[in-house]
Amino acid sequence: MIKITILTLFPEMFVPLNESILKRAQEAGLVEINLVNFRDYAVSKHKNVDDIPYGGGAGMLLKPEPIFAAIRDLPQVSHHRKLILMSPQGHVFHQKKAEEWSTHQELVFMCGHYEGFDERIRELADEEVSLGDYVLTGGELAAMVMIDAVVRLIPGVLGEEVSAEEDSHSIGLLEYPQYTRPADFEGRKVPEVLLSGHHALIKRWRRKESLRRTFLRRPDLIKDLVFGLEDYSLLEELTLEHEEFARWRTKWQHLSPPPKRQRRSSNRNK
Ligand code: 4G3
Repeated sequence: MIKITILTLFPEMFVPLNESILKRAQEAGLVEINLVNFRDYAVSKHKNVDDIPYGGGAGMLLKPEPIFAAIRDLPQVSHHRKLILMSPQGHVFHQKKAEEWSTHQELVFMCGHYEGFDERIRELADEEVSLGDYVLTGGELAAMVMIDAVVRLIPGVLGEEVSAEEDSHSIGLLEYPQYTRPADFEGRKVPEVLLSGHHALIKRWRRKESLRRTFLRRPDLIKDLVFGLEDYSLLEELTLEHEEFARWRTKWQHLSPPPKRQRRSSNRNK
């Protein structure tokens, strides 16, 4: 059981987490999602949670007191708790981070609105994380995306048949093209090899197409790829099909099979 606590001024935004797979995960007791409106911890009689910045400037900032009070009031259920601040100034979230978080007992997501947080709020956070290089009206949508990415990795959340380990982003390659029936849709045919029943050839074709897609669409992923011996011939074939792949050749040249050795004759050789 993993406990997820969300600190937000807009708890109603989290309704979508009670649908579909996330709903099932909660009903099965695999995850508990707990919403805290930190306006309930506002100190002033007007329940202010934001104020103008010292030094001037546009916009409002979240005040420290309500967020500190809300965090201090959380039941200390686990020592394995991680506090995460949603902000465009954070490190960009990725699959590896989702995998790491899915091993924690409790995750607390702090969602801000307005123009940002009073700087002293940052000291509460174990991590400051961003969904990507864009600004949202609040951290809620970013938190929901990250929660979805984490919860589906909890064992038992996805059906037995689907394994999250095989997800393309865990292995650093994009997914290969997939097809279902019909084998011929208005003249667009499913690649022959997939109908062949030849498992080794299908595996090779899929690996090649994953590599092709990654090189063509996400060259930024190539630097982290580790190629295996079996990739050498695929990469050489792809280089013939796309001459622009040749610029990455240094990444797989070391995999080239050794040149055929001349049979050693008894009196040659030093
Ligand atoms: C803190 C997160 C919060 C500072 C939050 C704005 C984008 C993301 C906010 C701040 C957010 C993101 C609220 N926008 N990319 N807006 O994860 O400047």
